[in-house]
Amino acid sequence: MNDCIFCKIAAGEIPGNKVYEDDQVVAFYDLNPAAKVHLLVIPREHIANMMEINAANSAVVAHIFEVIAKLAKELKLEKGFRVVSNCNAYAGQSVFHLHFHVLGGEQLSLTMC
Ligand code: DGP
Repeated sequence: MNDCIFCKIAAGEIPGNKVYEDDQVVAFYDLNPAAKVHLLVIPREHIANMMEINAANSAVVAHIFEVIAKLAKELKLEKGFRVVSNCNAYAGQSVFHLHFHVLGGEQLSLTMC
């Protein structure tokens, strides 16, 4: 999608401090971290949010969770971490490209993300 910031990060058109990428998924550090470790994991395909997950595109969501498990081990988050996806502005979504926040690296409060 032309004017989507996360599509541009996925395509390498703007820097995104990436920690992982493959043909389906990109993970990078959040610009405004809410925890010591705060990653965003996104599909390369433009999906606006969880309301647009369907039978045709849900495989990438399963893959995202495999990537999250791998990154959580690599970043030593085994003690505990949180995955959040805000869906629509009413829930706090500000970037309309599906993304999963991965928060960890410290004791988390219930208000983070
Ligand atoms: P949400 O509010 O759930 O839609 O989360 C969007 C997150 O994206 C927010 O925590 C800040 C982050 N973000 C916005 N623009 C950029 C950017 O250009 N680069 C990076 N790394 N993160 C961004």
